[in-house]
Amino acid sequence: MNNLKKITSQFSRLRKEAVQILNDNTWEGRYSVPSINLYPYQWNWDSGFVALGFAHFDLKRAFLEFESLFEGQWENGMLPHIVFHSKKREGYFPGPKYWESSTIERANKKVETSGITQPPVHAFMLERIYQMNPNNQEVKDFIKSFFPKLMKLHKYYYEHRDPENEGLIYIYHPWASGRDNSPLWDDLVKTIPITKDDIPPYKRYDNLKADPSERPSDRDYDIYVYLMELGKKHKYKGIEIAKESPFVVQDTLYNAVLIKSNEALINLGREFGFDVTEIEAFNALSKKSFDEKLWLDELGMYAPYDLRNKKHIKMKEIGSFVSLYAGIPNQERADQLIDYIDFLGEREDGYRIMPSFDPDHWIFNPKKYWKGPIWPQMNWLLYQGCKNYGHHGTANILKWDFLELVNNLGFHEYFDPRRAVADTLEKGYGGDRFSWTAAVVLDLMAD
Ligand code: 2M8
Repeated sequence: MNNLKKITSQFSRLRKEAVQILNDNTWEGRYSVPSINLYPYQWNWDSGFVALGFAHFDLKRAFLEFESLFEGQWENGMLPHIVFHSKKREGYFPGPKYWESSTIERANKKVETSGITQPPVHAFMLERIYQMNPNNQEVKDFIKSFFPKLMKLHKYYYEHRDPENEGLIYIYHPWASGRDNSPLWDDLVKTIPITKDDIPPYKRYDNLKADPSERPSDRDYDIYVYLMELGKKHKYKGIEIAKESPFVVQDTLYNAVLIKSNEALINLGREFGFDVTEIEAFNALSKKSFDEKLWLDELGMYAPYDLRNKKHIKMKEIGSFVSLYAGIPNQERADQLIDYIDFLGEREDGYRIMPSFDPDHWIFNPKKYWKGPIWPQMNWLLYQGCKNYGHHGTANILKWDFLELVNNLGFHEYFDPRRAVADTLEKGYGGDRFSWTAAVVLDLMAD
């Protein structure tokens, strides 16, 4: 309770700082970068969170965030994971030159982009902005004009990323999952037999700008490059890549985000007079397949499916819990998932919820990127999910633990989940003055 009082007394300072960060991370007046130093371009799912953040104080800027991101959309609907609005920015690998999107016929011709995509959070963010402003004509007009772009993106998934026609789309690069070096992918990438001779030389910048012990390893990066080369070789044609790639995964987080966004699209479409029958059918199939194929009794949660080796990736990992926001599990399964979140929060060894990976697994690393730390946008997704199933107590812990971390350690990219350790630290991990951290703070404080 004292902590709660302490944080609420800091609300106006936190809000001011969050607004300042979003404004400072805005370039050319219309798009955001996740963190000026570490990620100097516009990122796909980061922008969805950023739009929500802006919606709390500058609606026009929120619309610009969506519009600038979708400037990078390809002809076939694919929305790249990075849009390189400015070629002048340097110091990020792989930058605009690497991807060669200008050589791809169906790629966007106005702006260079990457060739992979990321979790499609945009439709549910837009629905949320509408819920915050149900009578605002500007918001309604924007939804009407923007809806077709979102629909095109969602259809792309079912046309190009669902070879088994089961409603579960696959990714072919760990970066597409948004959880780059998650232990989920470790076994899979270990089996990829490459040496330095199999990939072109490249230079990392991320480990010069952030503490290398908090970033992915060089071996991880070699694999990222190998898989990007495969993408280039096949001109980023998903089906062709899937035939050759060792990494073809039906991911939990990705599919859950897609399902939640499908539903937002269906709701918005019905309200604004768009035909949503096709997406309704796709979504019903996705929801059913997710619940049937990805649930593992032995884990008590959902797990990604490795299409290449035809097996589940059996690890306790945060992606499974996004299913709650998407309303996928029945109440019994949802209770089981949330019991696990509670269990982590109540342990005597003192974890804050929710670490991004199983703290009882030997690979768990509380400092290293997607191998354990707490991530702001993940806490937001889980917070919404717990509320969805009536677990308001757990939702509140997710919210307040996270706000406390930012209050104590700054607007960082990710945070140490060990209570005792975090209490001795002066800052969070990874990038600083981070856009989605600011956005999530604004939205949670307003809720
Ligand atoms: C991280 O990923 C990028 C590659 O996309 C990187 O490490 O260079 C991830 O945390 C990803 O989820 C996020 O969208 C991106 C920008 O914040 O950074």
